[in-house]
Amino acid sequence: MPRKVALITGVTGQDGAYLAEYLLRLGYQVHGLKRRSSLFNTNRIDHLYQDPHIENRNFVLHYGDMTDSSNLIRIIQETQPDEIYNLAAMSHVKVSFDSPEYTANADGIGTLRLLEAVRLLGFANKTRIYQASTSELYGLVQEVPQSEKTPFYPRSPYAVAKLYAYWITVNYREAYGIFASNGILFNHESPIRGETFVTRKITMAVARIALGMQDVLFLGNLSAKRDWGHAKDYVKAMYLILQQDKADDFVIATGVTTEVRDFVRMAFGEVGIELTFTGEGADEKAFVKSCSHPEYQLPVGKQVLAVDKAYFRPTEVDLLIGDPSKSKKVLGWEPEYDLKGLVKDMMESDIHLMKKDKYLQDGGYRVFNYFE
Ligand code: NAP
Ligand code: F7E
Repeated sequence: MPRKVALITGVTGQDGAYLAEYLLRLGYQVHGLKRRSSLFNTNRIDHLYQDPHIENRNFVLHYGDMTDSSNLIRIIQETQPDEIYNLAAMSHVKVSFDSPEYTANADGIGTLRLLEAVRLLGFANKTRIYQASTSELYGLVQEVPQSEKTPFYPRSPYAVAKLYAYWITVNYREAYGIFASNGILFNHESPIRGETFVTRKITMAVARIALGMQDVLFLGNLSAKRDWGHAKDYVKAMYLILQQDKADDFVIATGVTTEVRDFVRMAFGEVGIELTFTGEGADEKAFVKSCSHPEYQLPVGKQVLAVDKAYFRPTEVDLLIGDPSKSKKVLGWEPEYDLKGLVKDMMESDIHLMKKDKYLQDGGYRVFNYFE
């Protein structure tokens, strides 16, 4: 059997790294689209890297950008993929308010460029396409929980760009018969989550605070509720979506929602620190109530959390909770991690990383990466 060939855009991101690892394990040849950067930004995939001189490599990186059609056409022509996973995006909701035009270009029109490339190259019957759609499409939610049938109401330039990407994917499926599917993924996190998303910001800060390397964690809206899963589980769903007989759209979620405030409580709980919260809105604070872990002792009453309005968004998505019944029934998808398992995995990894950081700060030197 010839190896299946996959092209992953956004291969240097959280999902790209886990998906590349997963597809390689399944025996795929994986091509990854990577933006040029002035410094290496391949930490998450360095363990997969293969020297270009190796014959028949199964992991190959290509320079490319979602804003550059000719380059997408060339890469697709060269690699002739059986499956394309379009994960590349300016994916930070708050940043999309600062760079709305770029976000529309990369996340919205970028998806069109990819679909057009497949169509123009005559690969409509060969190449299957996965589009990384998002629970942010539900925004100001019209129904609880949110399913494939819930109307969209995007609340940020990111979500509006992704709305275009969602519908252009559906349109290319209907107009040209391309096997193009949307995975409407709810928030998924991991030890390699970008450091400015709220979960990772929290687990990194809690690790630093427990080790005496940071004083206070500043956050924005503590009352927002998210349906958080583990990225390792979610990339398996992406693969399953492209293995179906028919292209379709699927919600991938855990069906459990949690406040940011409770994620903070759980993360501190992993290092034996119990918190007490006071105040409301921008005046909310959290203090150490007790410490039960012998290694992580902080003074009772010490403030560890404050709100900074700079992290508030012009329009917020208050509540997300997905209904994954269709993906469970049709794809047979079942997540392995629950929220407790996710927080534990992230905290263990960040404690490990921060201990090394502390070692470096104290004058030590060691090379390390996220996958150790
Ligand atoms: P991420 O960690 O931010 O990774 C995004 C990837 O896209 C990175 O490899 C980034 O490259 C690349 N990229 C950004 N702009 C690009 C451009 N113009 N051209 C080429 N590559 C570009 O995001 P993620 O969490 O892995 O998410 C993967 C996808 O799923 C994204 O499309 C995101 O919007 C979507 N999504 C994520 C979630 C979630 O909870 N994680 C939920 C639903 C949907 P650099 O490394 O060079 O920055
Ligand atoms: O925010 C609140 C913030 O940035 C979650 C992306 O992967 O998932 C992600 O988008 C919530 C929001 O993720 C801080 O206001 C409070 O209500 O971690 P986040 P997101 O906006 O939900 C979706 C599904 C995607 O598709 C996106 O690509 O947490 N929050 N304080 C904060 N958020 C951040 N980032 N930083 C804070 O200090």
